[in-house]
Amino acid sequence: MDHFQEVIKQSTHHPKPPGLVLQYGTAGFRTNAKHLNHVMFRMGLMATLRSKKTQATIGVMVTASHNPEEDNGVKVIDPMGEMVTQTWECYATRLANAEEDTDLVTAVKDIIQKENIDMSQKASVFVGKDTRSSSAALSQAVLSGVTALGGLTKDYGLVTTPQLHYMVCCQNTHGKYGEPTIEGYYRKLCQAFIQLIKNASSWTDDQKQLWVDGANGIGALKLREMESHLNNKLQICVFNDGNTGKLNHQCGADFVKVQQKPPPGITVNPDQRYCSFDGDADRIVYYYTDSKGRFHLLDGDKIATLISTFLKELLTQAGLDLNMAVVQTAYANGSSTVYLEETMKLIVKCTKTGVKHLHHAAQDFDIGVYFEANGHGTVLFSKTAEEKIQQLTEDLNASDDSKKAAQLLQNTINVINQTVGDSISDMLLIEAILAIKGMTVQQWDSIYSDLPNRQLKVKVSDRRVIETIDAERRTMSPAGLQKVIDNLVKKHKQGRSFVRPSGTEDVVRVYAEAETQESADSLAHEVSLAVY
Ligand code: NG1
Ligand code: ZN
Repeated sequence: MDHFQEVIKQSTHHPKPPGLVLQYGTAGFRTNAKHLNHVMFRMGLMATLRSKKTQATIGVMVTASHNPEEDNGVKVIDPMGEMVTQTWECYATRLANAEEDTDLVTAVKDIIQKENIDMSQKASVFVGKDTRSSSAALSQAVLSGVTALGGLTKDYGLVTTPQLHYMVCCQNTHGKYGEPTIEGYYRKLCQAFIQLIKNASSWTDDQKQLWVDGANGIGALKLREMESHLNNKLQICVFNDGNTGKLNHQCGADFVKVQQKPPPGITVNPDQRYCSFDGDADRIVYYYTDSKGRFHLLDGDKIATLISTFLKELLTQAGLDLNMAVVQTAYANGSSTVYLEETMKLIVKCTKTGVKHLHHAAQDFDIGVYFEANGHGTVLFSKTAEEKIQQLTEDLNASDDSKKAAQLLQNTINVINQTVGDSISDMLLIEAILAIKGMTVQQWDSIYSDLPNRQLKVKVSDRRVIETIDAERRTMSPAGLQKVIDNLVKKHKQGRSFVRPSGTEDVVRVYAEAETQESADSLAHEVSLAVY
């Protein structure tokens, strides 16, 4: 039986709900899990084609990240561990929406023809899933899709999204990036962390303690697995570990960031550090309460500031001439941008929302630190940067000081997951920086003060009528909307606001910041009325 007959045969087990139209959005497909079985099968097909085309291993992750438990989704991972390229996103949408079997085969054949794919090539696809109850059956559907087109599969089972990105990259770089196993991942990250903090000013047992909200998801599970690799250098206390609570419900990074409050049910003690992961452990935010009981959030912007400050100091100490930039989106707090540009004198770039855009922009620099305000981000080191740092660690003529800095940079490279934002890896780097600098979470927070801000969601009949320009900071349509927003913004001191259609939910997002919380709240409210 040829491949196409097999596709038709297997596809009958993964029928498409007639008329259902989905789009590969900011982070792949995402909707209620009951509508996704056919999409998963088809993404298995697509990943196999992509693997044949690139002659490399491709990843497929079944997750809906911070969405509610009843949703699910899928993201396709390219050979170096990055998100699949834009052209293939269009193929994904076409495949997902093909109505009957013949249309599906036509869609597959179109891709083969357009991409000039040699179907005799071998294919290999890595598959992973989060802890959602729907994920097991959906990842089986992905595996069936791969097999239908003759591809080989490796099922990693329960993994975080960044772990699967890591495995794909390790596999395709033939172990240069690390070993493509979960154990290999823990070993690499934890050894780098232990090396980083080797000479850190000694932490008391209290300071070694970090409270982690696992969003009742995969992150909690994986932290427990990693624990033994940390040699008690960090004491991780996990709450919202999935034993009783529901995934992403009143917990997790998105809840904490958007609600600007800690997850209910835990007492946030002053002087302790807390962080929250999201449902697939690719985002992280930190927080604490002060002695007056006031909640303080350290989001992706504060994380980017901490990391870029640390790296800039090391580059100076090492005497290395490498360019560095911080990449943000329109959601970055205005204060962070001003601080990074004016005080730190760093290059700051703004891109559209969605990690793939930030990742791409960060690749233009020797060192690119990128973070979305919601805590999704990482650091990219160019090949030149990695080589120069490596050479300096081995340079017999270099001063002790610069060698020490180079060694710290080298360990930073090893602790960070360069393929994508990673809660676990980011957490280890942040913890190491705080330990090395002997810095408390309060001191970190006081680097700059956030402008009060508010994010709202507005339900509209068709969110796609809103078109944006200038990295989503302005609207182009509907006509006149931007003028209305401009006039509203003018009424608020230090006001800034923008709207954009979400790529993961059927809503328009409204963001506003201003001098006071009251002012930010009313600006957000006024703008949402203008959108509605
Ligand atoms: P959308 O729904 O397009 O705003 C959200 C986040 C993105 C990104 C994706 C993927 C905000 C405002 N938006 O996208 O930053 O993380 O989800 O998870 O946080
Ligand atoms: Zn996520």
